[in-house]
Amino acid sequence: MMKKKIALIFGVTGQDGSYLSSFLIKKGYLVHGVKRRSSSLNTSRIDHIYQDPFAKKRNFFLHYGDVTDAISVSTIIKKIKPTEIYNLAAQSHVSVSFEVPEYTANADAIGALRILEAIKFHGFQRITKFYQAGTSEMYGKVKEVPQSEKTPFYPRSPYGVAKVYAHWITINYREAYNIFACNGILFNHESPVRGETFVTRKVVIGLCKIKLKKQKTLYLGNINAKRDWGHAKDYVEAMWKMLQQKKPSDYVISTGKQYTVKQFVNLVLNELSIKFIWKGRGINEKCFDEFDNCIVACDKEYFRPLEVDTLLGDSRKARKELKWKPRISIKELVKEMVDYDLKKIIND
Ligand code: NAP
Ligand code: F7E
Repeated sequence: MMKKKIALIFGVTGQDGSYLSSFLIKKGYLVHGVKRRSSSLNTSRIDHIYQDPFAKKRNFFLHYGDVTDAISVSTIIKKIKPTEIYNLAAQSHVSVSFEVPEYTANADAIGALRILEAIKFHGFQRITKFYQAGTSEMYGKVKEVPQSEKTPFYPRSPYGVAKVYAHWITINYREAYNIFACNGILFNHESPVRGETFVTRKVVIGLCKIKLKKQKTLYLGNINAKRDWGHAKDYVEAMWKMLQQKKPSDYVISTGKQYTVKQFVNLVLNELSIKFIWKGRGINEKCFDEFDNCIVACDKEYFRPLEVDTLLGDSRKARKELKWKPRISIKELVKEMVDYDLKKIIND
């Protein structure tokens, strides 16, 4: 009988952690996830796959740990002896990283080092493959359009800078110790369980509430920023595919299509059948409904000390080598997010 593959996911309670867990369980893996202790429940995204610790046949297990705590990281890795580790744990909010830069560096940069060092320390180089959740934010003030694996980095936030360290330390451990370690350079990906303060989810929740007459106006920051948005479900498959290759490498994962935040708002308004018109310019640009109510406006509060104006990915390497491509279009993504939040708000 073939031995079961064992995955260990740091950041299992996040958006990608929940999609990746479901994906790996379907593939027949034993999935172990690391969650942080918090004063209120933080497992809502994985409740559907949670299994009672006393159940006989389990394939999903949770452990307390934190990537800022080297001993917990090392102890869990030693105990589980995973065949694949996915490092998704991060303080992942770009704007928040300007407020808590040191913690962001500790979790997002040194967190990756702690995991790699534990793999090496326990002598698991031949047993354990490693995936690092890299990001298009490393391109920041972009040096070329579109961005590929060869594009130089120019991060524009403490988050982006921390992720550049994690990227290079992953390559360093691959080259120095022969660890099968891959960097995914993933462009923005969203879903109905996206954190509520990221712009896509914030827009969907705000406009659904406006549709249901539970909110008057949605306040946003820079609506001219351009992003390459995909669906998290497609992107976790790419993470797994990277670890199934013969040789470890780094891959850009993106759709190759770009929209402004304003265009994303328009897609959501259309999905909700709200008639609208934009008036004004710059920070005074506002969106009105057919009764002349202001439904979207900009507020300085949501601007960042530095902005990443434009991101557009070139994922040809992943398409060729991983035989990966995004399946879910932005229209389908918007429909799924709107359906989910409309239902949720009505039932709350
Ligand atoms: P997310 O929803 O914010 O999830 C982050 C996860 O990390 C959560 O489970 C969180 O736990 C956990 N975490 C935070 N600090 C931790 C710590 N000190 N120790 C252990 N766990 C910790 O992020 P996501 O959208 O799923 O993204 C997954 C990863 O991909 C992140 O590393 C992110 O930076 C990166 N990424 C995301 C995107 C994107 O567009 N979504 C694109 C590129 C890269 P709690 O639930 O307790 O907070
Ligand atoms: O912002 C603009 C904002 O916070 C997108 C993370 O998953 O993807 C994410 O980072 C754009 C920015 O995502 C609001 O200024 C306008 O230009 O949804 P976001 P992000 O910063 O791109 C990357 C790939 C990651 O790796 C990160 O972990 O939208 N924007 N108005 C706004 N953004 C927010 N959050 N809120 C607003 O009101």
